[in-house]
Amino acid sequence: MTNQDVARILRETAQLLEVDGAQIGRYRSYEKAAQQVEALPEPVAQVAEEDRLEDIPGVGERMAEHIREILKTGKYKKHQQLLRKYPPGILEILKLQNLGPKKAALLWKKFKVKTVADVGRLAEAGKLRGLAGFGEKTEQNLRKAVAAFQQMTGRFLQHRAEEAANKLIAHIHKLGKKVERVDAAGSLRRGKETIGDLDLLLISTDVEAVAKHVLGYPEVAEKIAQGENKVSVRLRNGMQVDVRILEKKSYGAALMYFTGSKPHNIELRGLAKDKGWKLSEYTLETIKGGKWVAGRTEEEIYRKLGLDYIEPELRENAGEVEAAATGRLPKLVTLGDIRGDLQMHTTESDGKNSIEEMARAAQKRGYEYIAITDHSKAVTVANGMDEKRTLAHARRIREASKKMDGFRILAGIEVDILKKGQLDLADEVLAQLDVVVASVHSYMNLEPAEMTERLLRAIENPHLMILAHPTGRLLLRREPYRYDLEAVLDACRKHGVAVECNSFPDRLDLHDVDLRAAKERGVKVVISTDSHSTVHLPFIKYGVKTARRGWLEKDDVLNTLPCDRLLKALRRSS
Ligand code: DGT
Ligand code: CA
Ligand code: CA
Ligand code: ZN
Repeated sequence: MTNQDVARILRETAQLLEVDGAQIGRYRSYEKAAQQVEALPEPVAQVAEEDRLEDIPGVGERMAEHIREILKTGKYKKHQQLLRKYPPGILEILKLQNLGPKKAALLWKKFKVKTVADVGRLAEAGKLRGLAGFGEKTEQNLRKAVAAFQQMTGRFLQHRAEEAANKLIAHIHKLGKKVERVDAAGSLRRGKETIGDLDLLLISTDVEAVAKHVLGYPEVAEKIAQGENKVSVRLRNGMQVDVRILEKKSYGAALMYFTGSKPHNIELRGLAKDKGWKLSEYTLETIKGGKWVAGRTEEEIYRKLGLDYIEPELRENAGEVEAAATGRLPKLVTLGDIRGDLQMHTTESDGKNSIEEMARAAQKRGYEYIAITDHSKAVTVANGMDEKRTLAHARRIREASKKMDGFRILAGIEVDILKKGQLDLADEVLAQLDVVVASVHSYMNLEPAEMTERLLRAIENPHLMILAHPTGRLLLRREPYRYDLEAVLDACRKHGVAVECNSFPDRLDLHDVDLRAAKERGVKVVISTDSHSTVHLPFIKYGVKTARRGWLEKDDVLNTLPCDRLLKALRRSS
């Protein structure tokens, strides 16, 4: 049982108890425990083993008992009881945005809804307005939530998919010399924000042994299919994996084919056909006579097709094939280009580590600088700072910075953009900081025109340097704010404000196509992690992948600059 598994059961229990009409204190205690377990930097199983469960904040004697039960049996009795009491679709219904447990309970009582689709049909038919707490607007939002859910179900965040892929790849490598190489292809290789299923490719001549070994992987929950050179399984976390076993001479063709995307492949097949060739998942060969042209590596296939090598992140049929044919592919930014991280939190607001700990972890990564950007006072749940605390914190940051060797800690803030577009701290305080990151954390459902006005007004504040997680979306959970992004990007360009590519795996905000739009408008980008702990710093790689999907080059990204040049490039009010 991973921390994630335990947290999921606790969280579901909290929600089900709320549906069940339990006392607020009761379900909250499960929710709190779920959050704590999720955020634990070590395996909860180990904490239990060492009898330290009750050291976790919010975990008392009884909750510790429940956690032990989950760890031991993989189940929790109360959770199972509640699941039996409500329809099987209840957990999915509870995941719908804007539908809390109270409203879900009402739908169950009134209409006996069993699935998300049932909720969708009722909303569609206008049957929900008029219920306590349901207006026309709720109904409309619910319709959208159902559509979003149906599109998203069965998809996984990139870091979860990557983790699952890496573990399985490590398992496959236990076969030693029988397997020459293993790669994750598909959407994961392209760095897509969410992943439907895993596509693993490997070179081996012993198909049988590999298939057997894969089926023996402890995380496999069931076999879905087995073919001549393929085995498909479902893992215990629900993820499907297609493993394909290939010969060396076809590996490049297969890697290309199964990396996709499908529209990219179709484009390439068209090019091949024009040359009298056929491109398949096994080879590039002549149409007449089936004579072998290429297949061993992707590079040689692209070359034969008259194209420069196209990085996986670009393979979305968004102009990359034409650019590759004419030598105009971008030279994409790389992880190694990143010199510092410009959004992170410490224990001063809602982070888990101190200034020094964040700085040392960042220096270890090879960075030259970071900005510490704790929350401002409007975000009370995150213990946001008022003016006085902000300045005191900035002093501590600068002192800590002096003690570092060859590394600079910049004094920053993640200042809230208030409802009307004002920033949450006084200008004279913002003026004293090195890095001012600003973002929206409240009133997220304003009418688009009002939200646009709000952001435009914020951008006019001469102290704002970086607009953070600009669309506010949370992958698989929350839709982006609705507003006129193009107008906001134009304003950023006009005022020299940079936009963030937030690397946190459930944000990736701005997102690839929006980053490309920013670049086309001449708006600079900062790739940051929004770390709330040192363990989040490596998330930068997902931001870099997203930026690469947005065609960004080193010059488009400000935190590829050395510190002094970065500070000059960030908009200064004086
Ligand atoms: P996902 O799994 O939904 O996140 O997205 P992908 O891109 O990994 O899609 P998947 O797993 O269905 O297929 C992997 C790749 O295999 C896909 O990107 C392109 C290739 N592929 C799959 N089906 C077809 C097809 O019918 N035609 C062509 N040309 N390529 C295909
Ligand atoms: Ca896939
Ligand atoms: Ca697949
Ligand atoms: Zn934030």
